[in-house]
Amino acid sequence: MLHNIERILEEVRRFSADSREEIEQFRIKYLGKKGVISGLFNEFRHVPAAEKKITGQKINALKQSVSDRIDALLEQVASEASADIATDLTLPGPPLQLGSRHPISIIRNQIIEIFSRIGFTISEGPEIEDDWHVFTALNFPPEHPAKDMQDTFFIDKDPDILLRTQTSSVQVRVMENQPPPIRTISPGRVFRNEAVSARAHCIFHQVEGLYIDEHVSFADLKQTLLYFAFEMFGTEIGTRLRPSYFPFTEPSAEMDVRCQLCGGKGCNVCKYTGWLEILGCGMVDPHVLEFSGIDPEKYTGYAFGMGIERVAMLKYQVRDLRLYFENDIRFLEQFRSAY
Ligand code: 2NL
Repeated sequence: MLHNIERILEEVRRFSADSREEIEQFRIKYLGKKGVISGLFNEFRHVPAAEKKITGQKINALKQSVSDRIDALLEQVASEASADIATDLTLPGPPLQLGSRHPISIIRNQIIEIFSRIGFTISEGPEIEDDWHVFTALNFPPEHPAKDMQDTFFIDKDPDILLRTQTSSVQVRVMENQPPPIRTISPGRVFRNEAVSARAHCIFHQVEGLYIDEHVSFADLKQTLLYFAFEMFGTEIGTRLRPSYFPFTEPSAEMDVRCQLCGGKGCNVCKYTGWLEILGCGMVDPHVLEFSGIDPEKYTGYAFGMGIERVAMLKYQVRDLRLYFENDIRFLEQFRSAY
């Protein structure tokens, strides 16, 4: 019997296989109910008492060898399979998960495209600014509350270095560096020291527009904004202008569009007015022109500013601003667009 066990052990050691099926056959042959090992245990009864101990040990060792061999062969087959894939350079690559553009980028690009069509250029400038370009040149009085630490992020407590709160600072730089006619928009990030909520964020995106030339009038402003609203929201959208106030424009106004969420009937988003504000605008204050070296006797201009998040909210009916900043894939992948 011991001799027989040695012979079987040799057989097991020499066995090799190329597939899982062969290994399974091997397992059944040795470890199956009517397999070789179980046959040996049956014969064990007839083994003389003196040899029982050593024979039992040998059978158990054989059983272990069969299990080890099966494990080794399975591992070998698996690694050969993956090596095959890795080395076959003719196979097509794994499919790439295509991303989609961020909704804020989509809307920004649409706004840029709409104003580019009527001759506006794009200007960009620094996010870290000085007091002059953000406040003083825009006719903010020295004690204006917008300059408060509660509203503006100052860097290193230096009152002259701050994060821009609006992209008009870019337009001040354009006016300082280029004679009229000026017709430009400035998209970009702006920063305000506000607690983050569904309706407010400390970082958001703006597009401001500026047009300066001889004989620019409020009628030009009105028609340009109407063109923008029709291109952005469709000609069925209702619009209205309301008088307003900004330190840098006079007269100033705000443009509302009909609330898209309730169709103008009134809901909690439009606070039951049926209207949503989308931008602020006005005729550039003569002081602002003068501060940047433009003759207010010769030139007039209009300006406007809008929040991209707000336009995106209206277009996509997303009511919580925070979704635009969290970059949750489940939110982002809903926006598939040509832009
Ligand atoms: C708003 C209001 C506005 C401007 C921005 C501007 C720029 C220059 C001169 C005068 Cl260089 N004005 N920009 C004018 C009126 C309103 O933004 O609510 N933005 C989100």
